[in-house]
Amino acid sequence: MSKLHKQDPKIYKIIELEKKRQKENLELIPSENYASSVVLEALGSVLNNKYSEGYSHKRYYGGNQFIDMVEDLAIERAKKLFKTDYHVNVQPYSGSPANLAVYAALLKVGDKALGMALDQGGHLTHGHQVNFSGKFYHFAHYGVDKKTEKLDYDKIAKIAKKEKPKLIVCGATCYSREISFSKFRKIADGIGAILMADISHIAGLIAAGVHPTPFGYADVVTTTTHKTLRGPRGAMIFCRQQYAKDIDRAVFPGGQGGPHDHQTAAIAICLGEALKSSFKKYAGQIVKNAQVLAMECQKQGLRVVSGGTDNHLLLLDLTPLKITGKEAEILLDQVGITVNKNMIPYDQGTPFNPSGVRLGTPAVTSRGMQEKEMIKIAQIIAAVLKNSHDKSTLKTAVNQVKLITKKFPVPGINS
Ligand code: DSN
Repeated sequence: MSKLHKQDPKIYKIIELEKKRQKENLELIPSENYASSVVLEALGSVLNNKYSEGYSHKRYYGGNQFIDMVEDLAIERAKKLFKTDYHVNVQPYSGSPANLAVYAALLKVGDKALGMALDQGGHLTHGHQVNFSGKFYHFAHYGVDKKTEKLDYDKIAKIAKKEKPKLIVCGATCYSREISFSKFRKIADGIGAILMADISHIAGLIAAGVHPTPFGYADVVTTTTHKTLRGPRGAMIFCRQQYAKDIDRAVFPGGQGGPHDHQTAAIAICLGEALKSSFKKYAGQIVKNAQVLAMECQKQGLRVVSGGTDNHLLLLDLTPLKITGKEAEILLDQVGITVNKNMIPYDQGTPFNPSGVRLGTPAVTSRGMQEKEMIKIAQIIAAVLKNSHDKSTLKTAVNQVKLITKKFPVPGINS
């Protein structure tokens, strides 16, 4: 019996239930993944016990000689993985505080910025009105072209010229096409703006060379570490040296206190894992899987926004099926497929009741699933969404999901 089981059976049971859910469900939320058991081991280590405000070799507390080694290693590996000499800060607690720190460092309250609208695929922290970014800064927004459902760089350049933002944010949480950082650079140069790339979703793909890199184009790059990078919850900020001092100060003491050293160690581990040649193969397979999933969904009569994908995710428009994203999320959950409802570009619905669902392949690819399984999964999804009132379709889908998940154990969950 584990110590946790003995001391706190209630929490133990909840963790076991979640473990079972993660093993038995097909996890298709594009921002989720399975961290390795080694990453989880570091998260549960004694590094949790230490305070180390400040930065490596310049701390406000004693006893940080080993913590410094952890942070140095994380920084060294981050530079190696992304082949960059940018300054790196590995302390942000997660993606939102990382983005906040960049804005706090480079903008004054009320300054103009430009980002992708949330309902077009951007992120809350890219200037949405309910978020600190939209409250403290004056964000203008760009979206995708109504017809192609892809970024229209000429249009973004026009918006940039009109709005004259001090900072342009590129990057998305629901955009399935390649992002041209070189085109964004040109747009930023055209108006003398700073360019920030939030690569949280595609960081693993960039590290593996299956998506173009923002390094050399963007002045600042932020990323979380738990999505395609497959590490712990956490984030990193990379920047050109001229912004380093201000960004470091904005992270600590500007926005945060002591860094989460157990998290930093786990980030170093995941970066080490991503440096292995097997990670390149993994990232390549994520994209292949997403493309096959998108193709088969289309073959089954589902509408994929922008007609396909270049990365790890795809967005289904459910309006032709006359069901909402919320209904689809619930239906698929009933058969053991976890997805999230999502706005589609120019959605007539609301964020809580949107017209789409977002599907992604990072987690199922971590389980070792390949094209064959993607075809099957697309067929199950299409059958469920097209026959939502047919009990026998749902029952068959439950069994089909069980068959697939049994064959592919979850890494990091051994029992
Ligand atoms: N929640 C993340 C996502 O699902 O994309 C973004 O913060």
